[in-house]
Amino acid sequence: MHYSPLQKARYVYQPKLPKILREKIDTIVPVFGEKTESVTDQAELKELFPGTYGMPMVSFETGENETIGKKINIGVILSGGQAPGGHNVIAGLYDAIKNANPESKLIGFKGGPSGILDADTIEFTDEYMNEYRNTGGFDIIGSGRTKLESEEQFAVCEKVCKDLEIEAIIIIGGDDSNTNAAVLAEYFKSRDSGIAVIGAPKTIDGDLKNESIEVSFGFDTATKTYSELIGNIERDANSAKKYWHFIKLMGRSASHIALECALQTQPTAALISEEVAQNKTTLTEIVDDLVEKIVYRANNNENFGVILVPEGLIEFIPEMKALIAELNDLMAEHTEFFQTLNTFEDQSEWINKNLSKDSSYAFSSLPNNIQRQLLMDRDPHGNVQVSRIETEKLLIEMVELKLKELKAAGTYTGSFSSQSHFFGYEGRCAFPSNFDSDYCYSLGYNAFMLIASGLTGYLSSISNLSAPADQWIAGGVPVTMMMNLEQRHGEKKPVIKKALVELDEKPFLTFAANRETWYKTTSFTVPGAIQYYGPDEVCNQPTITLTLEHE
Ligand code: FBP
Repeated sequence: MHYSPLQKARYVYQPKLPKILREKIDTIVPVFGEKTESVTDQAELKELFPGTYGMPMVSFETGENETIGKKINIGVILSGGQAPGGHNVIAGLYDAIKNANPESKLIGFKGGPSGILDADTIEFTDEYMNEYRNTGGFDIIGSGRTKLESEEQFAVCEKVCKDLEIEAIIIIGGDDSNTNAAVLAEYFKSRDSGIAVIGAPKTIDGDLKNESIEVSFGFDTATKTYSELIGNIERDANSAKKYWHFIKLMGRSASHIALECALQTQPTAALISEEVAQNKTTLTEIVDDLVEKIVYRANNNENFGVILVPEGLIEFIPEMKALIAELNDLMAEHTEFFQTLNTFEDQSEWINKNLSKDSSYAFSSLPNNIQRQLLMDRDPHGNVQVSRIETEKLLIEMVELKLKELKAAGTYTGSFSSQSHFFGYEGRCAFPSNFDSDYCYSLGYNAFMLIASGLTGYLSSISNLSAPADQWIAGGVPVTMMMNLEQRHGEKKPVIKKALVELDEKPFLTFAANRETWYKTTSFTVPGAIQYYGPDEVCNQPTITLTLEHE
């Protein structure tokens, strides 16, 4: 294997831990706070999680810990989309386990949650672990999107853990995976099986956050990577002055990534799905607004710009949201029949016949390629795979049509040439920034501390993240505290509440206060590549979102 100079340098980087976790491991003890309640639906959730509901918040302080050195086997799973820093969660976990007792073992389940069902495992050694420290990706054990949710699957998990003498599982995942982790924790607890389940908050999308989880890991590196690329494109646009770049950015649902990248790069325009939903903005209105900006700039002889489009946008546009919901239901109810329709023409004819009048109109008004993308397979959670819908191209097509009309009417004299981009996979496996390297290592180390404290059904939590790492606070949050009941596939289900962009909070307000200037006067900012070495202000700054949230 060939290692790049940066990879070699990163191997020896020692991630920072919160002050308390740097103490000798047998001098750290848990401190329990107040009992907790779920966000809403307290009575129902209490009934659904009799063993794990209402547990207290946990933090750590110094004291004598006599039990931490007990020999233990722990399993770890990477679940869902890749996010920079996953390897360091495992590294932190591994180091804590071995610090407490070198005889204890860390076992990785390969390929995501299916690894536990198939008992497909690998035991970590120093040599193996060292190959992956401070690197991006999830290739250390692989990831997957299999859902662990049925009693049959839980029974298999229990058996596999018993066979391997595993007493705790760490699930590194997003809101859905951690919801399932909480259900699994409750299952084990109800059976007294002696297996703990602890989660670590992962997703580049940044939508697994709340009062106790300030950010999910990977968001920092991914947004910095996309912002580097956007900044480079902005400089290209400003040099050539001939293209409008439409850039779609990942983020299945929430627009945190688009918002953070907008704050970092000051583009000509950025759409924020949550605002579109609140204002019930239609697709035509979105296009009209973009066209207005393009015409304004054309009048100043500036036939170029950069527009950021969040990946999830389509599902937040009211008529599209209704259409997608109807499509999801139709395709779920008639899965088998739908699979017998072999051509797109047959599929769309059947769909059109079965949709409501409004949705059928919305579907028919879309270009063919977008219709096809809306009919593609759902993910295992029953969701449309928005990363495969080319919203940026849809917007370009509609903007072009509108500009043609204006040109014919003599109200637009500019020129419009476009380029489309989609940044998603480019950022998910980057070398983690110093922030994510430190944060993830701390999350993993801390996850072991929660296990060693005899806890289950908790999410590893490191907070006070806008301060330097030694002031970070290590602790645990009961997963049930973050839950509410939501309608999923026609049923009320307990789920971790997804954090969308809040329109009355500082990150959005800062963007909203500046966006008019950004389109009227080219204000591009070029952040450059993530720096791993150098002065603090260059290589150790958290995201603008996190900083503003802490002001
Ligand atoms: P997670 O929520 O699992 O972290 O995944 C997030 C994400 O990167 C989204 O931004 C994107 O829509 C999706 O994964 C893409 O999924 P896939 O990797 O299966 O194409």
